Amino acid sequence: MQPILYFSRNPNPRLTVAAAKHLAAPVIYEFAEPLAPGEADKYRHLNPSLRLPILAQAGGSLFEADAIACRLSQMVGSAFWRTGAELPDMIRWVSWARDNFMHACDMVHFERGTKQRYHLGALDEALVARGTAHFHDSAAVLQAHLARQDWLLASGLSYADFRMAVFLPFNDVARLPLADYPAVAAWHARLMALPAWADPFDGLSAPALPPVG
Ligand SMILES: N[C@@H](CCC(=O)N[C@@H](CS)C(=O)NCC(=O)O)C(=O)O
Repeated sequence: MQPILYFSRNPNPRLTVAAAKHLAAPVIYEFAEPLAPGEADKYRHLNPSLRLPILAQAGGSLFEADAIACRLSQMVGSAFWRTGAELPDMIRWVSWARDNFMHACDMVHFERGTKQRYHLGALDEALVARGTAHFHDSAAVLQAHLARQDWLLASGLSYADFRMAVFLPFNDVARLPLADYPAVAAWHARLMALPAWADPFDGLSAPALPPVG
């Protein structure tokens, strides 16, 4: 069975499609909407949380973007997901992202983006303010690190860069002040120069996200 990568255009599935495209992983891309009315039963056995991405493969399905990216990298024998001596450093940034920079971006993107796209309630200015403060604290840490090197790992691009940056392609709606941190903005521009990161959905059939507002 050729693995099927179920995706949508939202941040975590976008990240995984970008990883698969970057790695030229041999997967079938299939747009999915597990949260849409009547769709849940098709996906519950693949991911009981009904979230994307999902990788359906022989021997069982995988969910969680990080796990899927690890599997894709194994499939093609790439060091994009590091192995050996550099792996702890990569995991360090993946883990730090989840609690710090990515979490801050997620807080603000959820209020200004997801909530407005899917009509999930009024924008909470206090949460935007908390997320923005957390963004400043964590972007300052990244600024110091990325002023010294182009990518999170000294040896070059890795999955940690994709994980850290997962919300930045959505900054047109989140409007976080990236330009205040020039080394972080330059790193984001380097990522955007990668075709797989800039436009992971090129050639795939997937409806546009609902508009914000
Ligand atoms: N921790 C999960 C988060 C998965 C998640 O929250 N996915 C969201 C998109 S970012 C989702 O499935 N939304 C419904 C959709 O896109 O249809 C991961 O890293 O994969």
